[in-house]
Amino acid sequence: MTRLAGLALTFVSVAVVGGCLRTTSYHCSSNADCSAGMCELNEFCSFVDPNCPSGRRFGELSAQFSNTCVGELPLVDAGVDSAAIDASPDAPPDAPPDAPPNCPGYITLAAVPGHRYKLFSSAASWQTRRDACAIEGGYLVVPDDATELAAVVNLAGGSSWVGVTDAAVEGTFATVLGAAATFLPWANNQPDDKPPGEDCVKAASSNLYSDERCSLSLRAVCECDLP
Ligand SMILES: [Ca+2]
Ligand SMILES: [Ca+2]
Repeated sequence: MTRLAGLALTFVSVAVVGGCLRTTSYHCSSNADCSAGMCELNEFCSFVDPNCPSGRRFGELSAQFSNTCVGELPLVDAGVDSAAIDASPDAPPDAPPDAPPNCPGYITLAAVPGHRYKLFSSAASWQTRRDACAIEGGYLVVPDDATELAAVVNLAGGSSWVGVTDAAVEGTFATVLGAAATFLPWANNQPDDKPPGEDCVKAASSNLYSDERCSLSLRAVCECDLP
């Protein structure tokens, strides 16, 4: 909020069916509207944040994007879903109207209580799979320990992407959730950031990590917290 102090802000309050106040947001039309920030395509301001894979995080007044990393949620259709909400009388009244689907088709793994997972068995880039996970309400998997990693690798049936990257700060690996990565079982001589650069992390069938070019096509597992 303080970052935007001094600007002539226009606050937009959006009411939902039932009269509850859903959210307060600030829409920008150019970078000049965002103080030190940038006006993103969804008309919300973002600010530099090295903890985000994209290096930028949305401000507080960004409705469903508030405090999320740029790229964490799809920008398409942002803020234009009110009509769709009004046309869905069957929606549970307490459900956040802007929440993405709650990880449809995800499964639990016996070795890892507390989370659900989904395999994307077709190969794609790290960013493509990161975004696909986010659209479903999940995130590109972040194994917390060797047990979870082994379960994920088993589900993947081989090499797959994990939600860890040093794209924001070379050599500093962060998770797609914005936290510093704490579990990094590197293979020998990894990470090596092999030229022209490797910023995305692969889990191999050996249950060890290596940094790879993010454009490489691999399988991926999405993770979702239990409801
Ligand atoms: Ca790197
Ligand atoms: Ca490497």
